Amino acid sequence: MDLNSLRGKIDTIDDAILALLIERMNIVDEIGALKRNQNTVIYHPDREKEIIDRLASAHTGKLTRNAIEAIYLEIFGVSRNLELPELISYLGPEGSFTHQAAESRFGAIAEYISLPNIKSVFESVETGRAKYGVVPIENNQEGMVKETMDYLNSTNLYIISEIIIPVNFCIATKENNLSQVKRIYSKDIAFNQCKGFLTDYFGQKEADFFVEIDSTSKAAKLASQETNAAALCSHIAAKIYNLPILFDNIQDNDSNQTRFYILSKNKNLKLTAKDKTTIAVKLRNDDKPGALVLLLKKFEQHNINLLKIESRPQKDTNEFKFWFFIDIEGNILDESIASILEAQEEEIKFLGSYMNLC
Ligand code: PRE
Repeated sequence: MDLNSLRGKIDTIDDAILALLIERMNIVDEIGALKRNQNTVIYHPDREKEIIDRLASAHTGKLTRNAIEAIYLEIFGVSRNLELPELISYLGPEGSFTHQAAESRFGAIAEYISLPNIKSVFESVETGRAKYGVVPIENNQEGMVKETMDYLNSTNLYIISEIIIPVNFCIATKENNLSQVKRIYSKDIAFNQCKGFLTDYFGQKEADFFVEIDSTSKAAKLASQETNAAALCSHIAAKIYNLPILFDNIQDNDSNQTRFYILSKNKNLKLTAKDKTTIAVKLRNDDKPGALVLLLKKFEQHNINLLKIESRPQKDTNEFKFWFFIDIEGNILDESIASILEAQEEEIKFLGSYMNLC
């Protein structure tokens, strides 16, 4: 079959896809009206995952699970925007990995605000300026993001979902050929994480070939404005500044992943097949031996698996006291977890129950 007839077939299929999508959106509109009437939450990550899981296991063919997921996340983004336009704040700048994480969950259609620090993301959700906030919580090579743990403890927001994305770097440039590249812009951390590739390809270059600036998104912006320049940056930064990617996944360590939280004023509780609950705990009797053991024993007695425990300083005292940031398996809707959280022996702050993606 020739190109024109094949394209004709695609046009017919596209008409059918779009007609079905419009039909789907009419139903979404009805769901939106119901939710607005009952004043319930719009975003249901568990339902979205259920749809993707069902489709990915029911259909084989040229579409991989990742492809099905990418298409449907955009559809869900459009759906949620139809039900109630959402504003999502994230730790910027535009093109940061947090932006990439936010877009991977909320789709390109949602409205975003880029904020300069973690504190302002928390504030934007607390004041209702943004419906959801996206912040980093952990990098599997560098550990926990202390600021995020501290603001979770000191504010009244909840974690409603986590997002995990691989930290992938690319070389993006307007130039067609590497030999035309006379300088590469990036951030110090990115240069460090791609040392192997940079040495292999640019080992002989002068030191000023690598230009350090304060963000990989700025690097992409500069490379889009200048000739003979390239950026070592994230995919999303290359996409925002329309920069073609010349080399992809050039980081030394392929297992580098970052975990993010989606924050909300509502708890958004729902049982899923694999849940996680995060709590902040201050021990009341921490001057007596075994206070922490007593708490941990409670988890053991209720057969609750402990996933993480980190200690953070209590900042409201001049003593050297601390509180614990704890992840456990299960949901606050489980009776055993609820009973531990209600007990008064410790001061326990519930930070969220959500689907465990780890
Ligand atoms: C829908 C949209 C948003 C939710 O996050 C989950 C699913 C969808 O498009 O399928 C519909 C919907 O609002 C719902 O099922 O609750």
